[in-house]
Amino acid sequence: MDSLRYTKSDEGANFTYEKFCATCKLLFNMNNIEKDEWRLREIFDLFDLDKDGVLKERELKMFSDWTQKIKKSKYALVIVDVQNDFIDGSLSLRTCEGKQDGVDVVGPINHLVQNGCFDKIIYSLDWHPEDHISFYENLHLRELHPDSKVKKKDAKPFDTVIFADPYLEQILWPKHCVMNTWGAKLHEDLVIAPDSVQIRKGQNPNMEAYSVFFDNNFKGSMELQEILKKHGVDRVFVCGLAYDICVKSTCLDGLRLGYAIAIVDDCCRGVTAPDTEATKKLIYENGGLITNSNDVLAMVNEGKQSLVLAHKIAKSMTSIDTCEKPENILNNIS
Ligand code: VGL
Ligand code: ZN
Repeated sequence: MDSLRYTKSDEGANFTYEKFCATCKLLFNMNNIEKDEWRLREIFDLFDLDKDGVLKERELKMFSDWTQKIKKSKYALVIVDVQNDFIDGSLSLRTCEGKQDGVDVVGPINHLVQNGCFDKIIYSLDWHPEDHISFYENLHLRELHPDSKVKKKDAKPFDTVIFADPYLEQILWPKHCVMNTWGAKLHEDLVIAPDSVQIRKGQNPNMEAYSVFFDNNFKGSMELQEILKKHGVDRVFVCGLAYDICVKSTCLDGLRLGYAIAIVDDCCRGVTAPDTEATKKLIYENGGLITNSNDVLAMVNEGKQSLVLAHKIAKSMTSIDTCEKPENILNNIS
C-alpha cells in the first residue's frame, strides 16, 4: 500500500530529460528543438550531477536557480569605439580592405539606444597618447625585436611587427584616436544615453588595448567588470567598430570571464571581410550569440529568451568553462 503513495520526493525523482525539454520549449518558445537539442542535452547534463538521468534535490535547485536567473538577470549594451577616426578620419574603415562605412552603425545603434530597455549602456573610446606603440608614425621611437619578420626599413601601415621592449606583436595602425582630438570624439550623430558611462582605453603608451574589459587606463583594468557587477548584469550585447579588432577582443574576453555575450551583427563594421567572418565563427565557437537589432529589442523589451545566452549562463553557473581554457581563447585573440 505504502508504495502507491505519491510523495513530494517522487515528483523530484521524475524530473527527467523529457520534462526538462518540455519546460525549455516553453521558456525559449521553441517549436522545433531538433537543431538545438544538443544544447538542451548539455544543459541538462550540467545540472544532472550524479548522471542518473533525473534532476533531484540539489540538481533541481540548480535548474530552478537557472530559470530564475535567465528571467531576471540584467542586460547591458556596450558600444565600442564609434569614433571619428574610424569613420571619417585617419583609420577610416572606408579606406581599409573591407571598404565598410563605419557611419552605417550609427543609425542602428541609435535605434537600440532609444528603443531598448537596457539596464546599463556603456560607450568605449580608443584614447591614445601621441607616442602610442600602435602608431606607424611612431615606429622610429622603439626598437624592433630580431624575431620581427618585417624590418623597420620595410614596414608599412597595417604590417605586423614585433617590438623588443616590451616584447610585443603589434599591428602598425595609422595614427588614430589621439586623446582630446577630433578623431577621438564619438561621432556627432551618435546618441548618448542618459546615465550611460564612457570608458577610455589604450592610454598606456607601451600597451595596445583592443578589449574594453582589460585595459590599463590608469584607473585599473576592472572598470567595465565593476560596472556590470554593480548593475547585476550577466548578459552583454556588444556592437560598434571595428568588428574584427576591438569588438572581437571585447566579446572573447567577456566570454572568458563568464558573461553571456551577444554580438549585434548589423551594428558592427570591420576592417576586413575574412577577419569579420572569422570573428563571428570564433565568438560562436566560444559560446557567444550572433544576433541582430530586432532580436535584441525582443529580448530586452519583450522578454524573449535566447537559448545560446541561457546555455552560457548555465555553464558559468556551474563554472565548467569560465577561465577553464583561457589559453585557447587568448591564443585566438590577435
Ligand atoms: C581599433 C585598431 C586600432 C578598434 C582600435 O577600435 O577596433 N582598431 N585601435
Ligand atoms: Zn587604437
